[in-house]
Amino acid sequence: VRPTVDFGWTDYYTLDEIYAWLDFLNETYPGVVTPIVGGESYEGRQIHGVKVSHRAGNPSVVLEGGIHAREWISPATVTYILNKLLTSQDPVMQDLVQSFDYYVFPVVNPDGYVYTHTTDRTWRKTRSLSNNLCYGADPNRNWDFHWKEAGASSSPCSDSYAGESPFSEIETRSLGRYLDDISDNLVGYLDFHSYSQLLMFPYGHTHEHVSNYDELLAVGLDAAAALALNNGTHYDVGSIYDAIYPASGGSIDWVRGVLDTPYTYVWELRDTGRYGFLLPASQIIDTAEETLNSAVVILQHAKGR
Ligand code: ING
Ligand code: ZN
Repeated sequence: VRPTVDFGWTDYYTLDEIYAWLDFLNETYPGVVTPIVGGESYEGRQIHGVKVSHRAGNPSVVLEGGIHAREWISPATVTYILNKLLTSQDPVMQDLVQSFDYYVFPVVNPDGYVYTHTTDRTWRKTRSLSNNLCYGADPNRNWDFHWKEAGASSSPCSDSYAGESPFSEIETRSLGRYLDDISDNLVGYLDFHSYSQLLMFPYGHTHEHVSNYDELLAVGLDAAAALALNNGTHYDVGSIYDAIYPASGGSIDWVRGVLDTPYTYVWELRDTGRYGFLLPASQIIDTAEETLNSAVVILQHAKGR
């Protein structure tokens, strides 16, 4: 019997619903989809993901969503892309799914995501107790690469609190260990935040440019052009430091700086502030589809490199 599950992209879903859908994929695509656990959370949840692999020996790509709890369009976009990788009849997509192994984690901050559904819709951080006043560290300031050098706070009550120490949060520490384990053939890392409509790449901790800056910028501009085709949505492109603000300890800085992954990008998805984090669910499909078009440009470049 095929398992059925109520899931789609005209609504936002809870953590349990997303995890149930991942289970559904595991049962529906045996031999292609396998369950993976990227790590654990402070409150004892697992960071569930799936690996999509059609053959052994492919280079790999990671999709990261939901590191910030309130950015609900991020998990929605990651699940949309994952679904297209598995179901698209488009030959371009079918070629890309054959060309890489995909490690997909829709919600890497599960405690925070649950908290935005139960208690506080605008929660951003993890849910660890850092002192007797405030909860949580910013999981995108906590990675062990130039930790707390720029754009990160020492105050536990701040939304950009870097944490007690590098990798103080079990979510980043355990996911980092997992990524290290699969890093041998890792060529791409695609990370999704909201909002601001920016397509960015490392670094966030310094104005200095990565070694393949010119290539990342050129490919990013091509990707942003592809993104604009469907709905005219405009994205600016640049390094994190240049395009948004100095910010150290982010996952993509670590993946680039420590694992040396060549194609690491981070999207700040829709919109530019009208709805902000509360992007209406009616915009999920258009947002995810245009974003997929930009990801395809990046993946095709990574494939042909
Ligand atoms: N923006 C990101 C943030 O963590 C970012 C921008 C991405 C910084 C990647 C560093 C690395 O502040 C949002 N909206 O969260
Ligand atoms: Zn974010």
